[in-house]
Amino acid sequence: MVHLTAEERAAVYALWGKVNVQEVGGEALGRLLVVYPWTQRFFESFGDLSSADAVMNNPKVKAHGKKVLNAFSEGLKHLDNLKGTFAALSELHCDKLHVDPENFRLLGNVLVVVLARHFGREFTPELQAAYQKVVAGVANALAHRYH
Ligand code: HNI
Repeated sequence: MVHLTAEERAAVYALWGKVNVQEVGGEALGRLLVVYPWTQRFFESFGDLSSADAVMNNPKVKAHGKKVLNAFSEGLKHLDNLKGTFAALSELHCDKLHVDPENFRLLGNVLVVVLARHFGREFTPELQAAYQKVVAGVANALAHRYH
């Protein structure tokens, strides 16, 4: 559950409508892998991750970033029921993928950085604050089914 004012919600949706999911998703996942290199261990099957350039241009990273951001977009449509929306994905990341949920928080913060880079001054501090709430809510929801 994420509490946004009507104004925040409208601003979040307006910006999201301009997000290129392929580009922003690939950049966010790529930066996660570069900035927090221990996260690479989940993606050993993705091939060359040997340098920042290799990571950022790796087609599997781009494709997976898009997949992750599409799931995130789905969450944006259900801000009142994030836990329900992400229940199955939470179980998958816990039981099958064994991803430490701290990584969801890291990715959320990286996503905010990437949005700031893409949108510049349009990404006002107020909008950033609203997005921080959203990414925290998504991370909590993804961690909810962990045991
Ligand atoms: Ni995540 C697979 C969504 C964060 C590691 N992940 C998925 C899939 C979706 C998804 C959707 C595909 C599931 C399927 O095949 O049924 N992941 C999300 C979302 C977030 C997230 C919405 C956060 C916003 N995942 C992370 C993080 C990591 C992560 C932070 C690790 C650092 N995810 C994985 C791995 C897979 C995965 C690993 C399997 C990849 C593969 O195809 O081999």
